[in-house]
Amino acid sequence: MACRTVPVEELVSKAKKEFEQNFGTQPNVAACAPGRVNLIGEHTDYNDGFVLPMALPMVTVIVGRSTDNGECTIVAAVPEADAPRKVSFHVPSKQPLLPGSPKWANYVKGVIANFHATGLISGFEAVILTTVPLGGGLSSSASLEVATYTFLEALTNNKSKELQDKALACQKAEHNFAGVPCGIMDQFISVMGKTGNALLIDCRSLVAELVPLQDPKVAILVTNSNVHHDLGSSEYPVRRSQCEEAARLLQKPSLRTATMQELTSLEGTMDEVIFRRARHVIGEISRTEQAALALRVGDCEWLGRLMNESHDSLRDDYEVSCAELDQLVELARKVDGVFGSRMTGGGFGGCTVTLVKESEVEKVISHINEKYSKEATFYVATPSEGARILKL
Ligand code: GAF
Repeated sequence: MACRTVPVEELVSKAKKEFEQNFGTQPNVAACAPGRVNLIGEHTDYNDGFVLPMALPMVTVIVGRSTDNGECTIVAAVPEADAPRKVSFHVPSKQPLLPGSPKWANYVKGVIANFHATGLISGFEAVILTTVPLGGGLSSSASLEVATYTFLEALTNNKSKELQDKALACQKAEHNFAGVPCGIMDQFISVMGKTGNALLIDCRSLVAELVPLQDPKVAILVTNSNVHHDLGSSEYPVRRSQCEEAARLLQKPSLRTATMQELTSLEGTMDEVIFRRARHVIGEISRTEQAALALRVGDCEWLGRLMNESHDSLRDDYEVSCAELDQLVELARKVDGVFGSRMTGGGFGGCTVTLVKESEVEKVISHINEKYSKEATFYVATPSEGARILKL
């Protein structure tokens, strides 16, 4: 069976109770931001390409209230088992904020440091809870960053004028405080997600188009491999620089403007690994544009084929898959009624995304449960709303 997603209201009540227990008073500000699943367009965002993610119903929630003591005190559900759940640090006007330990607090500190109205933060107390699986490749960190930013907007009564700037500030937090040179996809969809829609995001212009996902007979099944290989953090920057190298050899500002024909003309002269990395990115950008079209015309067979090609390219050319993700994809593809299946997110563990007839979801789940070498977790994903301030 697929997991039930705890509704936002339930998570907020839990957070309110925790707040009372920890701070002896009631919170008066609350915000949330979702995780995401990417349908297609993997490792294209930092190449100025297209991505096609949707926001999930799983969210990170923050409840809290202002103080005027210059201190930020946060209690959180944390991924690091031995990390403290409660941290305190000073507001940035006293002294610049710096990353440190525990690691989870760096996402929050980074956002505070990049908040557009930092000067208005006099201090706060807050509780953070999440239903986004931590480290599962569904953007738990982006949802924490964007929830923090949205919380600060509510706390200071100072909303961002441009939503793109909000996403960029959260991306900068991840670069500078978590040391991950990520693209813009995760923060963007967490800010801008729309109920009932995927978003075709042009990561060069930062303009997005809504792509409706409305066929009730088709489901998006997210399968968590429940493995997390540490390789992800070290290989990501390597892939990024390999793409930059490919663009340099092709004499392009980024791989977005390179064609397959131009790349092929360099086959044999270009380093073989760099060639394959570029082949993935150029192919994936085109697949993503086609996938948006396939969704618009309701052609699930076409979309499924593109998803399968995307996975194979990520496995063979980009080399960011792993045995568990490959196995999950192969198992899903064997079930009648599955249009396509692929890994989603950065790779080296995390989740797969499968496009399947709604009536066949349980069949996919039992087939995987029977054959998968580890234990998987399942979520039926409905395209949900981006970050928002919540009423208490
Ligand atoms: C991670 C990154 F954070 C994103 O920016 C993106 O590059 C993704 O991996 C791969 O598509 O989630």
